[in-house]
Amino acid sequence: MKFEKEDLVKLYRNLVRTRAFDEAAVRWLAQGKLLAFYHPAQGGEAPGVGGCTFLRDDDIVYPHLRGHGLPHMIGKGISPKLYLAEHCGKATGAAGGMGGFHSVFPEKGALGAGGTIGSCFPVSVGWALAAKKNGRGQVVVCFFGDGSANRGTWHEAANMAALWKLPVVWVCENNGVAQFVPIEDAYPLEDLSNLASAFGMPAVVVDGQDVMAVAEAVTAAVERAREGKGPSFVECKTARFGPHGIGNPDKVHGKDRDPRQIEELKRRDPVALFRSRLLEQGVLTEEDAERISREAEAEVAETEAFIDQSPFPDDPGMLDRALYAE
Ligand SMILES: Cc1ncc(C[n+]2csc(CCOP(=O)(O)OP(=O)(O)O)c2C)c(N)n1
Repeated sequence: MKFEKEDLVKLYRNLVRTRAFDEAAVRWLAQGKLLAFYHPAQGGEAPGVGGCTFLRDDDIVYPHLRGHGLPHMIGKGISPKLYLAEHCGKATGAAGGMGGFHSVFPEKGALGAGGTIGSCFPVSVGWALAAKKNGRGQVVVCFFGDGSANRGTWHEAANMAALWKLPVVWVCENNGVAQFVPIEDAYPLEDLSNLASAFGMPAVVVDGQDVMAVAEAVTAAVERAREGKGPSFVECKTARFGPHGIGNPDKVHGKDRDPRQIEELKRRDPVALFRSRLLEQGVLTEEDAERISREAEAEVAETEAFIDQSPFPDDPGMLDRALYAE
């Protein structure tokens, strides 16, 4: 796929919107507006945004937990209003306030997600098998972290996907740490993309801070899957600027992460990097970039007002109806 100017602007806009909504989610959690907990995406937005922005509406996405899927949902064109109202437990949310952050938008290929990391693999294989059988050319894109890749479920799912040439793309968001465990303590090789070779799947390693590199790699893998050539693996080397979850200490092995290392990571901020690139290439002017930021902030403010004005669910029969079919 050749990316036109409007594609690049869309990619940038989705990146900026993701950052703005992620910052808002952190604020809303502190205010008690967002329910339960939050695992910010800041620093790691590019794999989800780059991997989802150019998918078809009916392609299926299994989001990674960073930003509770915000990068993926925004990339997929799902309304942050419905997504975040759901996350705030409001009746106007996509699942009437019952789904929390695992909300479902079948018309946009978001069929849900699980809180158990590594459950994404067998579930995605099931979706990909259904996609292959229905013959509509849908592709499943499954996003997961380096920690998730260490679940045994990977091996069973990867084998079946490769054996049956299922239309699935595995996108690893490798930020080098799984909660408190650094990757060096969990995997013996440098690149997790090696996990693909045992199953004969093609794999690439890309700069996960470069949203364009991610978009190109995932698009190529999706096209291959759509042509019936089976699964592939895209490893994105990315970053996590903050702690694993809000309220968690930002530690590795009981020691604070080195602030110098975090500063180093922030020097490769995916939003700033893409902004500079688009300015340099003349795709955007400073005014365009400022306007996109202002529009994202306005969308956040409008979403917040929508959530504030929305009621909590007040329908005692709702749970039964959601759980059981007639
Ligand atoms: C099976 C299972 N074990 C542990 C957890 C708790 N947990 C949630 S996220 C996480 C770390 C995941 O690391 P990674 O996959 O690398 O993603 P990252 O958070 O780094 O983006 C852990 C241990 C869980 N949800 N499921």
